[in-house]
Amino acid sequence: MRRSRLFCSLLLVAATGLSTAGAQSAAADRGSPSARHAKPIALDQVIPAPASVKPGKDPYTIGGRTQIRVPGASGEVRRVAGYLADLLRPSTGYPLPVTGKDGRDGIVLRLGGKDTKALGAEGYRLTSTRHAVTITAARPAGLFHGVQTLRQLLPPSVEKRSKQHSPWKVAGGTISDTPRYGYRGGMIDVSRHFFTVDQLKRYIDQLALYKYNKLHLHLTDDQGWRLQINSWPRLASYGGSTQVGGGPGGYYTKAQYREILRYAASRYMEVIPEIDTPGHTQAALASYAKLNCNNIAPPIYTGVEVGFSSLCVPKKVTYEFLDDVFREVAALTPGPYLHIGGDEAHSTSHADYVTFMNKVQPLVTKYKKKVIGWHQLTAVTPAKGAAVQYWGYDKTPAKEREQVAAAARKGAGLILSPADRSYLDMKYTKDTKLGKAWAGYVEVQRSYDWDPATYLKGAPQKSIMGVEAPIWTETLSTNQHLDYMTFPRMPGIAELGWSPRSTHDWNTYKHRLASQAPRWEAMGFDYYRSPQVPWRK
Ligand code: NGO
Repeated sequence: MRRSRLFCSLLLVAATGLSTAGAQSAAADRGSPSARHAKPIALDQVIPAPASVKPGKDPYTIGGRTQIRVPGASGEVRRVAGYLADLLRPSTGYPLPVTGKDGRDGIVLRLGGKDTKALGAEGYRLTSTRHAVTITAARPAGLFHGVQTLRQLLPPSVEKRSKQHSPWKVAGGTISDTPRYGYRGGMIDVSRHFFTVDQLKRYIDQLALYKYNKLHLHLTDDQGWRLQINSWPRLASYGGSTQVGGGPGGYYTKAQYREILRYAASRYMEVIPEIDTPGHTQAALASYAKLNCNNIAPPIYTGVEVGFSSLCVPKKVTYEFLDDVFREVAALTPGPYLHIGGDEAHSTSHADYVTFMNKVQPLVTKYKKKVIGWHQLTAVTPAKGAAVQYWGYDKTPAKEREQVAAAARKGAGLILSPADRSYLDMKYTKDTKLGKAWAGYVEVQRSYDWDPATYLKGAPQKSIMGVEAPIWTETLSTNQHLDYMTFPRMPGIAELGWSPRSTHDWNTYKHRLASQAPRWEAMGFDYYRSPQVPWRK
């Protein structure tokens, strides 16, 4: 009997892939003497690395009588407090009531007040003493990011959804933290494979853990149109009806899209919708014959080639179509940006591309949105206030890089997502089963070890808006696939976007990264066990 139970739990360990590190933290969770005396996690062990850390003396311990205080707070601060309580209650087993009453003890979320101005729109200060952990910020987004830091200062088992027996200590001291860049994006391609609203929420939560603040949705491509458009209903109903490999695909109704936006906003993340044009448009061309120059609708596409489709540049209906789509997308989307793609228009001539983009950019600005385009957009003059997203790699010709840098010198904003660094769909090594390798293999160190400030020669500092980590999904169709390619690279891109350059150091980062693994395990996220990272055995 005993034996079979042992066998069962061994099987369970094998099935859940619980590593020795996980097993150790499980032992710690049982409150072994070593765990009770375990040192709390040092304040500088967080990812992304905080801007400034001053260690203090005694740690704060969350206990059965701890309250979460939001003195005199607005609804929004209460919501952040509620989010924190929902995170902490299951694993601590404590009631952690949220109260509006002021006090010097407990977990305190405080908005505004003197010397918070310097914390800006997203910064926060976290002070931990024997009596309280206080997170202060000028804006609710700062409190939210401070909560993510607090999470990482607690033992990994805090992420489990059942009661654990850790000592819930937060090291004493003060963190003052503001981001290096205002744009820290994650992108997910929902066209090649469709991902449900719940899958997107899961991805949003993973990004939020590392203080990302933009979610770029690649909503349309050759293999699927994923958003309901009332004036052109077949885009979604037919154009969204399949995906790579011929599976059933899917699309978001407007209500579902709003739900994604609402969820992202609750994580202080702005959604940037992308309607890719003039290439990557087979799903649209297949849905409406009149969008084709020859008036014949091609079949819907379920393969993985790129660069074969193009909207019909000379036809008037092309612009009526995009006007309708942009109007509806702009009306649904509160954020300032609309991404119009513009990459790999290999079956559009250069002259046509120029004509097209010069006609299409004003359709975006007409609906009071700013344009984002992949960096090929610099073949024309980007609209006022536009941003270009650089996705080149080490083999991108100098001329092409210079064209992008020149646009940046003339005022275009720059989002950096170099494919051989920040593309989460690139294989780690030749042995990686998932992903692509057109930009080379991207191991964890390569992904982390670059500087957005100097990456594109000739681009002025003030043009650099930040970084983005795209995950393209030609080969990825499940949460496990996404997890495996996302972790451990996504936290590194977050750090490039958030942390001051002075904190950048692979040799210390790799240890901080290793300490994240028990958290991922506690949350049930798979990850690539890179040999470059000293995972705890
Ligand atoms: C390229 C291409 C996408 C592919 C991706 C795969 C851009 C901007 N266009 O990136 O269509 O899915 O590579 O890595």
